[in-house]
Amino acid sequence: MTPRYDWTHGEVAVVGLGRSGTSVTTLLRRLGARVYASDASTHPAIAAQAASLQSRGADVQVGGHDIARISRAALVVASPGIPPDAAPLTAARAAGVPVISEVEVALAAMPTLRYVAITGTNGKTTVTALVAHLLRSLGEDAVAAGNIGTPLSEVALRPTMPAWVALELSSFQLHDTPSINPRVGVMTNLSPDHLDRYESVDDYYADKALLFRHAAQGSRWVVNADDREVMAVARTVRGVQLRFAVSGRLADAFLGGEDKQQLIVRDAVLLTRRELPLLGDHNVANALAAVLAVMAADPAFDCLDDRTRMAAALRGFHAPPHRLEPVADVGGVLWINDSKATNVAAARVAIESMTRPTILLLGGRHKGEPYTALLDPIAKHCRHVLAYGESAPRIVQDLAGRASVQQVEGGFAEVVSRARGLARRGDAVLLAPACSSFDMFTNYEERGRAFAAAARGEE
Ligand code: UMA
Repeated sequence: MTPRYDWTHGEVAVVGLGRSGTSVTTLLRRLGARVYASDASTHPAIAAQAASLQSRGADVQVGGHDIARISRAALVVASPGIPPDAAPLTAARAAGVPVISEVEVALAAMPTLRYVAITGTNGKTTVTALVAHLLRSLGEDAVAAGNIGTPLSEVALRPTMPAWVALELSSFQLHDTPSINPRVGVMTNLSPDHLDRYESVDDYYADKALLFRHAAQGSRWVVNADDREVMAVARTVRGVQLRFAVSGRLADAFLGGEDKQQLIVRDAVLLTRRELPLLGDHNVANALAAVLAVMAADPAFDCLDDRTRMAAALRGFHAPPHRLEPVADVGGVLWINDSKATNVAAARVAIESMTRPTILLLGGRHKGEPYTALLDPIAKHCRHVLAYGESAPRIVQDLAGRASVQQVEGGFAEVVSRARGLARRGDAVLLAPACSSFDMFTNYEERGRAFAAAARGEE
């Protein structure tokens, strides 16, 4: 088989030196490429990465990009967080230089890798973690990588390739990964997101649909039968489609039985809903999707014995950090960190899963969606909403008069302290911000950690 890329031809320009840019630079050097890597930031963490990459023979620039040099490159590897209209990428495209993702490089470096690719607007991180966890419960050597946090290039740098990777892919990563062709592809759900980056919802969905770009007769897909948008995108996709549902609809895996309390897979009860240690219906959907994905990954896993093992593994699975993660129970108030709810749909799902009267923390950097879609769940579940950060005035504008909403001026510590003042015994305080964190934090993880520390009184 001819390799898809000749790394030794010309120079590869890596744009952005966050987690993915750093790993891919190291990987490209390992593959024998000449690398020019640059980052617009002068943050000390980036400077430290630069020094280490320089010692591996990459030519590294921090605090800016040499646009002319990038335009002369044989190939550009763009970090997913870099908007397509950023100068280095527009210049590369204008010069006809192919732009690919870090994931594309890693897949090319591991042509025999068996992977389950997981995308969708929400739930993909949980499904990714679950798929890796379930595969391990079957005795397989499986790791989770991609948007979940560990760049796939880092996996490619390990001395031995794992038997399986559960690979979370964002729309940004899918956009620039032309060879994506998973053993199984999972699409959890679709709803508007990233409208600060995409011109329209359709453009965003089109990038998500790239999961299916190499669909063929032998492909296997796991799709959400309850989600109209997913079903519309998947309708004409070739291959076998396994479906999951929690709405009462019959599917390969569904929530059914008496009072809809049983997770049913292939017409047999897998476990009861109460046995799943995750909050909310959406997490039942995530669990069903993960089980189907593992069953589809290898015919050997599609048997009763392995389903029993997977059921046991589900009983022992805990929410990944920052995803409806209970972080403190203080004076009868449960503090729940869903910092990963960076869009309105995710925040909606989080609010809907609340079983206690809730003080909701909403705010951060606005991403273009109206907050009015939260009015119904807020009316059902929330006693108060605290709006904070850059988006606070818009949130107040969208909710005022129909929900008890107050704007909190000042920093995140003020927000938490106001929540503490409002919460009564038996309440929940939920951080489900519906916004990105970049007005106050480096990323959603830092925001979640700040919330957890403040909730435990560790500020
Ligand atoms: N930068 C430039 N020039 C520019 C713009 C940015 O050099 O014009 C630099 C920044 O200074 C920064 C780097 O580019 O140093 C940013 O890189 P990045 O934002 O792509 O961050 P990484 O650390 O490489 O993390 C990325 C994913 N980030 C994004 O997609 C925004 C991580 O997903 C992922 O875990 C990681 O790769 C490993 O695969 C995070 C995320 O927020 C969790 N994803 C979004 C989401 O889930 O909604 C899509």
